[in-house]
Amino acid sequence: MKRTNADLTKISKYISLILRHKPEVIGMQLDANGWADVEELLAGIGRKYPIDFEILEEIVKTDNKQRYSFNEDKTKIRTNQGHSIQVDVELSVTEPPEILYHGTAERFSASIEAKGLLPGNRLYVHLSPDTETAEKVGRRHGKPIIYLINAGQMRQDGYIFYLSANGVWLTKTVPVCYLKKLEE
Ligand code: HQG
Repeated sequence: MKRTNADLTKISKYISLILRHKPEVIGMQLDANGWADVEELLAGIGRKYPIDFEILEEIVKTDNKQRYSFNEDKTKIRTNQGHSIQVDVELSVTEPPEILYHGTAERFSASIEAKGLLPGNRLYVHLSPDTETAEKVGRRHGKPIIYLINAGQMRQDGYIFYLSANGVWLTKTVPVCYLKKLEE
């Protein structure tokens, strides 16, 4: 049976859920660095989505945000960022550009402007390198708005930034004083 892109997207969302948030839905565990055993993953998702290794490889290769990585011999797989479970994906501490962006929905603005950006369920606040990406991220939640983050100043003040293997900037929190709403 030929799988369409829509099928692959659905399977990919399920894999993301397992590798970032709930490995227990298929009774598996991730190791301390977020890796899942590929055979165990394929067996575990098989009841819902019986796919073979070649399809998994295709999902990894064609993913529009390059969410996944294999280890060298492709016996293990993990997501590059976005986890809610406590794993260490060996993120690289990286000097951020002066300005980063955060896309969110208008309905969160009052809370964000009172409390700053908080990671919510995830381990980090996710920041984008450009406004186009931030807008796409924001649109997932509703009418998008964009905040400019004074990342250069944060860095000088001792905040740490990480760059994930797929180009997402991550930091623990962003206090209100480093945020500025981008006016349309
Ligand atoms: C908001 C996608 C109220 C925050 C994307 C966001 C990203 C607050 C929401 C990745 C708040 C959390 C992450 C506060 C933050 N009060 N709301 N103080 N602080 N928020 O989905 O950044 O497709 O957990 O603005 O591309 O939207 O999944 O985070 O709107 O990289 O691979 O709380 O998910 O990648 O939402 O998205 P999320 P996010 P994937």
